[in-house]
Amino acid sequence: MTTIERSLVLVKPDGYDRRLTGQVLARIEAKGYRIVALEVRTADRELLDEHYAEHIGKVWYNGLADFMSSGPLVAVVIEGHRCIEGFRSLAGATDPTKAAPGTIRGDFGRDWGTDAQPNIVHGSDGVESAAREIGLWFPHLS
Ligand code: IDP
Ligand code: MG
Repeated sequence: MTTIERSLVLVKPDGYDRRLTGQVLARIEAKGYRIVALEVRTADRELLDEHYAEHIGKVWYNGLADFMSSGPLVAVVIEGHRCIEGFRSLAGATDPTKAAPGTIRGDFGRDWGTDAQPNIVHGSDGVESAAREIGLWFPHLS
């Protein structure tokens, strides 16, 4: 038996700009997870530095932060048993060139020759990061 989990999903600015939000949400719902919060917003650097705290200082972090703040994104909280692991599975590998066909990143992502790695979606990677990220993006939920 597992307890019901929540995960933070972001449709990143590349996914939003390419009108892929609906297809990402459709896959989440088709898998059986419930959408419990959703907002279109543009992230500022302060929020991104907290969201991606583990990556600050990496050579590609500034490029990632520039990309993630380049335009609107869709922040979503999903819910369901093992949805953290389940959404990571739907998303596929970080590098969209290597992500398996059938996954969100594998089907919709590619290398565009940029410093950052636009890969359509973010998904929390564990129970603790999910709680932390949901608290950052949707403080009224925690
Ligand atoms: P994840 O999103 O699959 O959890 P992380 O390693 O947590 O991957 O990295 C966060 C995000 O940073 C990735 O989704 C990707 O957009 C970007 N990223 C990761 N590694 C690189 C890299 O080597 N170069 C450029 N961007 C990267
Ligand atoms: Mg990560």
